[in-house]
Amino acid sequence: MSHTIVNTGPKKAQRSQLALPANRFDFFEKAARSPADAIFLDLEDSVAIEDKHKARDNAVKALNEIDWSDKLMLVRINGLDTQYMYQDLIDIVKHCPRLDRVLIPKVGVAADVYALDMLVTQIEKSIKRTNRLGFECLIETALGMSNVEQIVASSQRVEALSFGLADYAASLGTRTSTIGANHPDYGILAQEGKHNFIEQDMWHYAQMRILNACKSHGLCAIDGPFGDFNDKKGYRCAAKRVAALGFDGKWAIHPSQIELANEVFKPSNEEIEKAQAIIQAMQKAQAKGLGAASLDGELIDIASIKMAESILSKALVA
Ligand code: 1VU
Ligand code: MG
Repeated sequence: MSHTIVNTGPKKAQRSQLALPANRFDFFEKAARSPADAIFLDLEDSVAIEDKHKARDNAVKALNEIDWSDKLMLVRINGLDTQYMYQDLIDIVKHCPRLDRVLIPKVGVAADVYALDMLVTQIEKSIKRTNRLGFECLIETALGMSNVEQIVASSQRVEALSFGLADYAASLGTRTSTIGANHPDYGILAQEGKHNFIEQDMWHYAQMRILNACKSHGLCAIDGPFGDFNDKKGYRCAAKRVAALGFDGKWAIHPSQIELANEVFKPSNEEIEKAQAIIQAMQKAQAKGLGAASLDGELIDIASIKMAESILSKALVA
């Protein structure tokens, strides 16, 4: 259906999404007490093959026994191409009423989501689960990126997409081995001054495509990992770039990245004050029968109200 709904902000804050390897029981309490808005217990790539069963059992136990307060709780299951995925799904859906979402890695086509939806629906019915599980799809392959518009429309359960920068780089053959980082060769020589090299943003197309797909269906857009957890400046820069575009949050692979994400994805006081001033000025203009006005030398009109409301809705959930 064609529509022009603009308010696509998250219903619950998801500024920081902490990755928690499910075989690292020693991390769990610290994660639960952390200020992360969301946490995913990972059964996939941070867990060695020999630990797969233990990690699954840990995840079930942790979701039932640890107090995660009001955090958004996810489990990243193993891929659809593995022998672990079906049992991951059965155990976590059957035994974890606290679970909010399943994080599905390497979604390539809409039918991947359909298959999981069918399984989850059956399990939910069989146990009479009342709180319906959501899905967050990881777009991290060239195939998934090619089909991202179909993936966001594939199931009512899809609530968010995450961008998996590491697997995506591998899938494209990108020559970088630092997770989430730019490659220093990716740039241009500026015409003015001839040999001035300007580094460029190599993830822009992928991030913009994911964001657009998400917002066309009212989903949250979450940016993926930044591997160098000692580089706070680098993390902040990567997070600010996607926050400015409209992303709702970013993964934290280490506790030191959580507060950075929470700060960056909450609109600043200046942004909030400007948004409020726009709404007040437009209310005055509309009371006089005007659809456009000027505020501090800038044009504002009805679209400005929507822009301001979008910023304020992010501030409200944060
Ligand atoms: O100070 P304490 O001893 O109490 O705690 C340590 C450590 O236990 C804790 N910590 C964590 N707590 C919760 N969640 C975490 N993810 C986490 N990581 C560490 O923080 C304190 C300081 O830790 P550290 O600086 O000594 O860090 P370590 O050397 O112990 O661990 C570093 C790594 C990177 C191995 C660890 O942070 C980690 O396993 N991160 C998550 C990895 C992951 O989930 N990967 C999958 C998602 S990314 C992806 O799929 C694409 C690449
Ligand atoms: Mg991955």
